[in-house]
Amino acid sequence: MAFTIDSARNIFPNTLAADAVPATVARFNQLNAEDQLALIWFAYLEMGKTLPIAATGAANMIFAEQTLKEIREMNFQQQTQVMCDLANRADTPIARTYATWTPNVKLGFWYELGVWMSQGIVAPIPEGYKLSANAYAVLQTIQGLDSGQQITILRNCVVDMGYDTNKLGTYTSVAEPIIPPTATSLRTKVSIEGVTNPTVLSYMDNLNANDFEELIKLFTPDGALQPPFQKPLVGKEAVLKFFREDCQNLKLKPERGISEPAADGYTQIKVTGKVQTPWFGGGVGMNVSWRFLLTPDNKIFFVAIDLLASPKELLNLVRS
Ligand code: ECH
Ligand code: GLY
Ligand code: GLY
Ligand code: GLY
Repeated sequence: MAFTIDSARNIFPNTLAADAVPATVARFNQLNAEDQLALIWFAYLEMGKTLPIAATGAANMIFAEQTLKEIREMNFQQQTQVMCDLANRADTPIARTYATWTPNVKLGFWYELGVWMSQGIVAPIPEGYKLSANAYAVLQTIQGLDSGQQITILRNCVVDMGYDTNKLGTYTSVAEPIIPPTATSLRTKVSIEGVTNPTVLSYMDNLNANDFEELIKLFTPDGALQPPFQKPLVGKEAVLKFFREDCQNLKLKPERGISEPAADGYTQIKVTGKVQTPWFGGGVGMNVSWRFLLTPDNKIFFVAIDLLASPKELLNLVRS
């Protein structure tokens, strides 16, 4: 067969992803734990003025309830230690538990700690805390980015904390419960300028309806999905697990695209548009592209989702 997952990753190679995101996260990860926590605290206060987190997203905190309760009962020094352990990816019971949580549970946990920090229930960042010069430079970089890139950096910093999952052995991940798909009568249908391919349209509509069982049927058995700044998830089982655990209540708003024949009767389609996360609702529209590679019988062999470098990239639909 002509295509492998590796070669599929290179379709539409001139797609410009927001490389500032992984570059900034890497710089963040070089900072010491105190600087990391203080930097996020300052970024979060600043962003909170214009981009408040929606309560629907925050409801996820209940899956971290036991750990939150434990932390609430600690003294300030112990609480600070727990937060530093998470940032240091230390091997502690809480950092191990944290590692088993899906990204949304991790975000809900920190959301609650943030509320408690502002209420004086959890140890605050020391008054007058002065960031190191490096940490201050990272904060300034973040403040210069668009809101979609800012929230992606925050999310990825939070996802990286806790004990290393690769060292955990086998474990069961702790996720929010799966909600039923949207009723047929309430579903919406996208339309995409330049794209009529039914598989691509169904992909968008099923994801918007949280209908992961129908969505996964669009993939080949060995099909793959590459989330922004990650390696591809390969095979229906891994992709379905990701949809269930990480993709509820997203809002995909594709705008335009281009479809062209590829080798061996395959079709490659690039679509650009916006995505909203339930954490920020319509307050943040992330500029993304979807790069699909479809088999001759119109199944998804590969799809990559990229966070775009700038709004200008929404119009970058030039042929390979
Ligand atoms: C405080 C100080 C101490 C340290 C910490 C603190 C708390 C921080 C908090 C941060 C909260 C951050 C949040 C970020 C949420 C970001 C969400 C994003 C979602 C992006 C989703 C996308 C989806 C794309 C996809 C598409 C597909 O087609 C397939 C699936 C998928 C302050 C206490 C840490 C509270 C809430 C960026 C792009 C389109 C790939 C998923
Ligand atoms: N989006 C899944 C993860 O970052 O683990
Ligand atoms: N995230 C850019 C790419 O893998 O193509
Ligand atoms: N990564 C899915 C979400 O936060 O909305």
